[in-house]
Amino acid sequence: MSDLLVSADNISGIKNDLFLQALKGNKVERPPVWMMRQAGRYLPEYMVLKRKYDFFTRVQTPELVCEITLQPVDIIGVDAAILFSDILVIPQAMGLEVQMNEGQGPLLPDPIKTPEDLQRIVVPDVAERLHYVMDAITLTKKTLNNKIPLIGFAGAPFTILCYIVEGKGSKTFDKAKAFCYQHPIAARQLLQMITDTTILYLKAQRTAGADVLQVFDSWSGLLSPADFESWAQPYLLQIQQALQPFCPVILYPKGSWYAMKDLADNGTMAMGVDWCIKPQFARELVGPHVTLQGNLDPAKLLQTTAEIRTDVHNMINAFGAQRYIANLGHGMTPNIPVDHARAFVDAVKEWRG
Ligand code: 1CP
Repeated sequence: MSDLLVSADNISGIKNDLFLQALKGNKVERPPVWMMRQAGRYLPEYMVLKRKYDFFTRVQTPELVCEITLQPVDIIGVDAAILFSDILVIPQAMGLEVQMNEGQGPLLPDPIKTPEDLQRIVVPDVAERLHYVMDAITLTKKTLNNKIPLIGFAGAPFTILCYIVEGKGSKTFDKAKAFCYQHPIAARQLLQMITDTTILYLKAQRTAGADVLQVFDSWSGLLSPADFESWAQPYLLQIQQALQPFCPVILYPKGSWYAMKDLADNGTMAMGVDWCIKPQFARELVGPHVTLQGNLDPAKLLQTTAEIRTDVHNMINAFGAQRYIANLGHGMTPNIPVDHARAFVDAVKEWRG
């Protein structure tokens, strides 16, 4: 590891703190890099564990979480680790059954369909219901031995509502949106319960050792700008305001480029962006003080490694190397060759301004 990566005001004690410095807006020699869904099905080492243990055994066993979290650190050489877990541990902790069926994705067999159904869920004691996550963070931090920072995460309230009401993945989440529009009082009650749970959960992750927290609003882009303002933004901002005093928070409202200015004006310090927005326009929207993260289309990792390298260098040049974290615009897909993931990371490391 180059000594240059340790900047003068390294107060975190983390050896490669590029990611933390970029979040703070301090000058870096190159942007840090990690990839959404970097721990997962494109890695043969992950598939070995997937064949042996079912999904929730992997998620609930700290030793397995630690091993899976560190796989891309060792194999791909990213500048930040993200805890292996899932956003759906929150509906589970709130009292709903969540199944993860091979090839079908998540299934909640008994979703929230009516306002009366809210009586079936609670704001849980997260220390008790989700202790395995905090145990996994403690073990992972210890094993990382301050090599790079660890990212904790949760789903944003609107995205969690999507699964709680729809009961499964969807391209449109029309049932979930209809619940908001037909039962606005109950929907707000549900969003507030998810928000309260998420704040407790992320505070516990921070206390256990997470260095940075990311909030995934994977489905917020299904909302119109006015509906984002009504159904997503207030809850995202509550989480941001509760956590940002304690550590950097990255909001990732996928597809909601129209909300970026408003989020920045409301104090969001870091935002993830997908590939549907030009880097220069994203920067114009948020101004000079927000750290941007993104935004290569993961499908572009199926190109040749030479093409990936060119795309990565163009991406960095377009965003600028400061207040910027190189990443994909959404998660890695299982069909991406490991060498191509490594080419993405290496291209960032090779970039020279
Ligand atoms: O057995 C398996 O390998 C199943 C695949 C899988 C994996 C690897 C699922 C099921 N979850 C995960 C891990 C995961 N999920 C991580 C940690 C890994 C990493 O990032 O390196 C994270 C951050 C998530 C977050 C997550 N889960 C999101 C938000 C991010 C995003 O991609 O938008 C969402 C929407 C989910 C739900 C979910 N969990 C799993 C699947 C297949 C899905 C998506 C289902 C759908 O399309 O609705």
